[in-house]
Amino acid sequence: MHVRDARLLRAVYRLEHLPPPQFPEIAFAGRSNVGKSSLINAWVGRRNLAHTSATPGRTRGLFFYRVEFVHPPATLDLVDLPGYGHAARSHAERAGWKTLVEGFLERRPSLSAVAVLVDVRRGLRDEDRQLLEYLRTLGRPALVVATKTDTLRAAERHPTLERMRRELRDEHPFVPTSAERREGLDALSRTLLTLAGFTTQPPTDSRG
Ligand SMILES: Nc1nc2c(ncn2[C@@H]2O[C@H](COP(=O)(O)OP(=O)(O)OP(=O)(O)O)[C@@H](O)[C@H]2O)c(=O)[nH]1
Ligand SMILES: [Mg+2]
Repeated sequence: MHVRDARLLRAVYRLEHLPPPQFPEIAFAGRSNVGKSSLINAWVGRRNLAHTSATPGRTRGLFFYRVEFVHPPATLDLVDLPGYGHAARSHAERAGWKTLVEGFLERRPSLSAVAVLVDVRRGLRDEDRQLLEYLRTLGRPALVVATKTDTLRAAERHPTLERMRRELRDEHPFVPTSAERREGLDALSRTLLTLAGFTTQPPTDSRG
Protein backbone atom coordinates (compact mmCIF):
# COMPACT_ATOMS: atom_id res chain seq x y z
CA MET A 1 0.00 0.00 0.00
CA HIS A 2 1.40 3.32 -1.01
CA VAL A 3 -0.07 6.76 -0.26
CA ARG A 4 0.40 9.37 -2.94
CA ASP A 5 -1.17 12.24 -1.06
CA ALA A 6 -2.89 12.89 2.27
CA ARG A 7 -4.21 16.22 3.40
CA LEU A 8 -6.69 17.85 5.75
CA LEU A 9 -9.83 18.47 3.77
CA ARG A 10 -11.95 20.15 6.41
CA ALA A 11 -12.61 20.43 10.13
CA VAL A 12 -16.34 20.37 10.80
CA TYR A 13 -18.00 21.65 13.97
CA ARG A 14 -21.56 21.91 12.65
CA LEU A 15 -23.50 19.44 10.50
CA GLU A 16 -24.28 22.19 7.97
CA HIS A 17 -20.57 22.42 7.22
CA LEU A 18 -20.02 18.82 6.11
CA PRO A 19 -18.21 18.60 2.77
CA PRO A 20 -20.34 17.29 -0.09
CA PRO A 21 -20.22 13.46 -0.17
CA GLN A 22 -17.69 12.50 -2.80
CA PHE A 23 -15.46 9.54 -1.92
CA PRO A 24 -16.05 6.54 0.37
CA GLU A 25 -15.46 7.51 3.98
CA ILE A 26 -14.12 5.59 6.96
CA ALA A 27 -14.70 7.09 10.38
CA PHE A 28 -12.34 6.48 13.32
CA ALA A 29 -14.21 6.40 16.62
CA GLY A 30 -13.29 5.47 20.17
CA ARG A 31 -12.64 6.76 23.65
CA SER A 32 -10.52 9.86 24.12
CA ASN A 33 -6.82 9.04 24.03
CA VAL A 34 -7.31 5.58 22.49
CA GLY A 35 -4.99 6.54 19.63
CA LYS A 36 -7.34 7.50 16.75
CA SER A 37 -5.25 10.37 15.43
CA SER A 38 -1.99 8.46 15.88
CA LEU A 39 -3.35 5.48 13.95
CA ILE A 40 -4.50 7.68 11.06
CA ASN A 41 -1.01 9.20 10.88
CA ALA A 42 0.71 5.81 11.05
CA TRP A 43 -1.61 4.30 8.48
CA VAL A 44 -1.12 7.01 5.89
CA GLY A 45 2.56 7.43 6.78
CA ARG A 46 2.31 11.13 7.68
CA ARG A 47 3.67 11.95 11.10
CA ASN A 48 1.72 15.15 11.70
CA LEU A 49 -1.40 14.94 9.58
CA ALA A 50 -3.88 14.38 12.42
CA HIS A 51 -3.16 16.24 15.63
CA THR A 52 -2.23 13.90 18.48
CA SER A 53 -1.87 14.72 22.13
CA ALA A 54 -1.31 13.16 25.51
CA THR A 55 -4.21 15.34 26.73
CA PRO A 56 -7.48 13.42 26.26
CA GLY A 57 -10.22 15.15 24.32
CA ARG A 58 -7.92 16.90 21.94
CA THR A 59 -9.85 16.27 18.73
CA ARG A 60 -13.11 18.27 18.98
CA GLY A 61 -14.69 18.45 15.55
CA LEU A 62 -14.97 15.97 12.69
CA PHE A 63 -11.64 16.09 10.86
CA PHE A 64 -11.80 14.98 7.24
CA TYR A 65 -8.58 13.75 5.66
CA ARG A 66 -8.42 12.96 1.97
CA VAL A 67 -6.05 10.11 1.19
CA GLU A 68 -5.02 8.99 -2.28
CA PHE A 69 -3.55 5.52 -2.61
CA VAL A 70 -1.47 4.29 -5.51
CA HIS A 71 -1.99 0.54 -4.91
CA PRO A 72 -4.83 -0.06 -5.21
CA PRO A 73 -5.75 3.18 -6.96
CA ALA A 74 -8.26 4.58 -4.51
CA THR A 75 -9.28 7.83 -2.89
CA LEU A 76 -10.73 7.63 0.60
CA ASP A 77 -11.80 10.24 3.10
CA LEU A 78 -10.88 9.39 6.68
CA VAL A 79 -12.92 11.05 9.39
CA ASP A 80 -11.28 11.47 12.78
CA LEU A 81 -14.16 11.70 15.26
CA PRO A 82 -13.93 13.39 18.66
CA GLY A 83 -13.36 10.83 21.42
CA TYR A 84 -16.00 9.86 23.93
CA GLY A 85 -15.75 9.09 27.63
CA HIS A 86 -13.81 12.22 28.48
CA ALA A 87 -15.05 13.08 31.97
CA ALA A 88 -13.75 16.65 32.02
CA ARG A 89 -16.21 17.75 29.34
CA SER A 90 -19.20 19.86 30.25
CA HIS A 91 -22.77 18.72 29.75
CA ALA A 92 -23.18 21.23 26.90
CA GLU A 93 -20.07 19.93 25.19
CA ARG A 94 -21.26 16.34 25.43
CA ALA A 95 -24.65 17.34 24.00
CA GLY A 96 -22.86 19.08 21.12
CA TRP A 97 -20.76 15.96 20.52
CA LYS A 98 -23.89 13.82 20.36
CA THR A 99 -25.65 16.06 17.84
CA LEU A 100 -22.63 16.28 15.59
CA VAL A 101 -21.45 12.66 15.74
CA GLU A 102 -24.89 11.03 15.71
CA GLY A 103 -26.07 13.29 12.90
CA PHE A 104 -23.05 12.27 10.88
CA LEU A 105 -23.30 8.53 11.64
CA GLU A 106 -27.03 8.40 11.00
CA ARG A 107 -27.29 10.36 7.79
CA ARG A 108 -23.99 10.46 5.93
CA PRO A 109 -24.55 8.70 2.57
CA SER A 110 -20.85 8.30 1.76
CA LEU A 111 -19.86 6.68 5.08
CA SER A 112 -18.69 3.13 4.28
CA ALA A 113 -17.63 1.90 7.70
CA VAL A 114 -16.71 2.90 11.22
CA ALA A 115 -13.52 1.73 12.88
CA VAL A 116 -14.11 1.48 16.63
CA LEU A 117 -10.75 1.72 18.35
CA VAL A 118 -10.16 0.02 21.68
CA ASP A 119 -7.03 0.32 23.83
CA VAL A 120 -5.73 -3.24 24.36
CA ARG A 121 -4.85 -2.44 27.96
CA ARG A 122 -8.48 -1.59 28.78
CA GLY A 123 -10.42 -3.89 26.46
CA LEU A 124 -14.00 -3.22 25.36
CA ARG A 125 -15.87 -0.88 27.69
CA ASP A 126 -19.60 -0.26 27.97
CA GLU A 127 -19.36 2.83 25.76
CA ASP A 128 -17.63 0.82 23.03
CA ARG A 129 -20.31 -1.87 23.23
CA GLN A 130 -23.04 0.78 23.09
CA LEU A 131 -21.45 2.35 20.04
CA LEU A 132 -21.22 -1.04 18.28
CA GLU A 133 -24.85 -1.75 19.11
CA TYR A 134 -25.88 1.70 17.87
CA LEU A 135 -23.99 1.17 14.60
CA ARG A 136 -25.68 -2.20 14.23
CA THR A 137 -29.12 -0.59 14.57
CA LEU A 138 -28.09 1.94 11.90
CA GLY A 139 -26.88 -0.84 9.64
CA ARG A 140 -23.40 0.69 9.52
CA PRO A 141 -20.54 -1.78 8.99
CA ALA A 142 -18.08 -1.60 11.88
CA LEU A 143 -14.70 -3.08 12.61
CA VAL A 144 -12.88 -3.17 15.92
CA VAL A 145 -9.27 -2.05 15.99
CA ALA A 146 -7.19 -2.84 19.06
CA THR A 147 -4.62 -0.07 19.57
CA LYS A 148 -1.26 0.14 21.38
CA THR A 149 -0.39 -3.57 21.18
CA ASP A 150 3.21 -2.52 21.91
CA THR A 151 2.14 -1.92 25.52
CA LEU A 152 1.45 -5.64 26.08
CA ARG A 153 4.18 -7.89 27.38
CA ALA A 154 4.98 -10.75 25.02
CA ALA A 155 3.29 -13.33 27.25
CA GLU A 156 0.09 -11.26 27.55
CA ARG A 157 -0.27 -10.55 23.89
CA HIS A 158 -1.95 -13.70 22.63
CA PRO A 159 -4.42 -14.21 25.51
CA THR A 160 -5.41 -10.54 25.57
CA LEU A 161 -6.08 -10.37 21.84
CA GLU A 162 -7.90 -13.72 21.87
CA ARG A 163 -10.15 -12.53 24.70
CA MET A 164 -11.11 -9.45 22.68
CA ARG A 165 -11.61 -11.48 19.54
CA ARG A 166 -13.85 -13.96 21.37
CA GLU A 167 -15.95 -11.19 22.85
CA LEU A 168 -16.70 -9.92 19.34
CA ARG A 169 -18.00 -13.38 18.31
CA ASP A 170 -17.10 -12.87 14.64
CA GLU A 171 -19.64 -10.07 14.40
CA HIS A 172 -16.97 -7.58 13.37
CA PRO A 173 -13.57 -7.76 11.74
CA PHE A 174 -10.87 -7.40 14.41
CA VAL A 175 -7.49 -5.84 13.70
CA PRO A 176 -4.76 -5.50 16.36
CA THR A 177 -2.42 -2.54 15.73
CA SER A 178 0.37 -0.45 17.14
CA ALA A 179 0.84 3.01 15.65
CA GLU A 180 4.06 3.28 17.60
CA ARG A 181 5.61 0.13 16.12
CA ARG A 182 3.66 0.31 12.84
CA GLU A 183 2.15 -3.13 13.43
CA GLY A 184 -1.07 -4.40 11.88
CA LEU A 185 -1.20 -1.64 9.29
CA ASP A 186 -1.32 -3.95 6.27
CA ALA A 187 -4.23 -5.89 7.78
CA LEU A 188 -5.89 -2.57 8.55
CA SER A 189 -5.46 -1.46 4.93
CA ARG A 190 -6.96 -4.64 3.55
CA THR A 191 -9.93 -4.46 5.90
CA LEU A 192 -10.65 -0.74 5.39
CA LEU A 193 -10.20 -0.78 1.62
CA THR A 194 -12.46 -3.85 1.39
CA LEU A 195 -15.16 -2.17 3.47
CA ALA A 196 -14.85 0.92 1.28
CA GLY A 197 -15.41 -1.28 -1.76
CA PHE A 198 -11.93 -1.15 -3.24
CA THR A 199 -10.39 -4.50 -2.64
CA THR A 200 -8.37 -6.41 -5.14
CA GLN A 201 -7.61 -9.33 -2.79
CA PRO A 202 -9.86 -11.15 -0.33
CA PRO A 203 -9.60 -9.76 3.21
CA THR A 204 -7.27 -11.86 5.30
CA ASP A 205 -7.62 -12.83 8.89
CA SER A 206 -5.30 -10.77 11.04
CA ARG A 207 -4.64 -13.68 13.43
CA GLY A 208 -1.01 -14.26 14.37
N1 LIG B 1 2.40 3.07 23.36
C1 LIG B 1 1.62 3.61 22.41
N2 LIG B 1 1.08 4.83 22.60
C2 LIG B 1 0.27 5.33 21.63
C3 LIG B 1 0.02 4.61 20.43
N3 LIG B 1 -0.84 5.36 19.68
C4 LIG B 1 -1.07 6.50 20.38
N4 LIG B 1 -0.40 6.49 21.55
C5 LIG B 1 -0.39 7.58 22.57
O1 LIG B 1 -1.71 7.77 23.08
C6 LIG B 1 -1.97 9.16 23.30
C7 LIG B 1 -3.22 9.59 22.57
O2 LIG B 1 -3.03 9.46 21.18
P1 LIG B 1 -4.00 10.22 20.14
O3 LIG B 1 -3.68 9.65 18.81
O4 LIG B 1 -3.90 11.69 20.31
O5 LIG B 1 -5.42 9.70 20.65
P2 LIG B 1 -6.89 10.13 20.18
O6 LIG B 1 -7.72 8.91 20.26
O7 LIG B 1 -6.81 10.81 18.85
O8 LIG B 1 -7.30 11.15 21.32
P3 LIG B 1 -8.47 12.28 21.30
O9 LIG B 1 -8.34 13.04 20.03
O10 LIG B 1 -8.18 13.07 22.52
O11 LIG B 1 -9.78 11.56 21.42
C8 LIG B 1 -0.69 9.90 22.85
O12 LIG B 1 0.08 10.16 24.00
C9 LIG B 1 -0.02 8.92 21.94
O13 LIG B 1 1.38 9.06 21.90
C10 LIG B 1 0.63 3.31 20.25
O14 LIG B 1 0.49 2.60 19.25
N5 LIG B 1 1.42 2.87 21.28
MG1 LIG C 1 -7.42 12.68 18.28
